Amino acid sequence: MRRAVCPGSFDPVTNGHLDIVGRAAQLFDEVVVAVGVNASKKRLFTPEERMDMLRRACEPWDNVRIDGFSGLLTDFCQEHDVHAIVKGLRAVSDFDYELQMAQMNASLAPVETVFVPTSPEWSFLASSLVKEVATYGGDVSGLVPDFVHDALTARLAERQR
Ligand code: COD
Repeated sequence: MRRAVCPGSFDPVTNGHLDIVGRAAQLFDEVVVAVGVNASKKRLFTPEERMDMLRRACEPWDNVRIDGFSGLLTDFCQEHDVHAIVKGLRAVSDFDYELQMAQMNASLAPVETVFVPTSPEWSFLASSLVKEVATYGGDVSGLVPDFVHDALTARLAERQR
């Protein structure tokens, strides 16, 4: 069984993430989308909320499941018998950091990183930008699934009260 992990913060999941997950699902027998839980980082959505959104967004793919992890990604890989990490690459700036992480991860465990180039339509897309634009009232519908857009709008409204 060829099993891969698509790790990330997914705060929240965007169409750019989903494009990578869907393509990974065609390349591997099973894909685990793993939500990183880093307590020191402030997030808009809780880990459970992020995982619930991913579960709904990934319903179209039978071979994709959602999980969470804290600590090292390589520990998660070893515990779940995963030997491939799939990462999306948007630009050269992503590559510098991702290469460093890929090499560090390979030094920690028998795991290969597979880079999937972003689709041109999502190359500018990042969760952080989606949140920033939405915070100032910009239109981000079309960049995230409709139900994520609703959750984002509701959470930002709560925060502004
Ligand atoms: N198009 C294509 N790919 C995209 C797009 C897009 N529009 N948007 C995001 N992606 C890709 C990113 O390139 C990334 O590969 C992935 O989707 C997740 O993105 P984010 O922003 O949700 O998540 P990150 O980058 O904050 O997640 C970082 C990790 C949690 C994966 C990383 O910090 C990690 O592995 N942490 C665990 C601790 C650890 O092991 N540290 C040592 C690392 S060497």
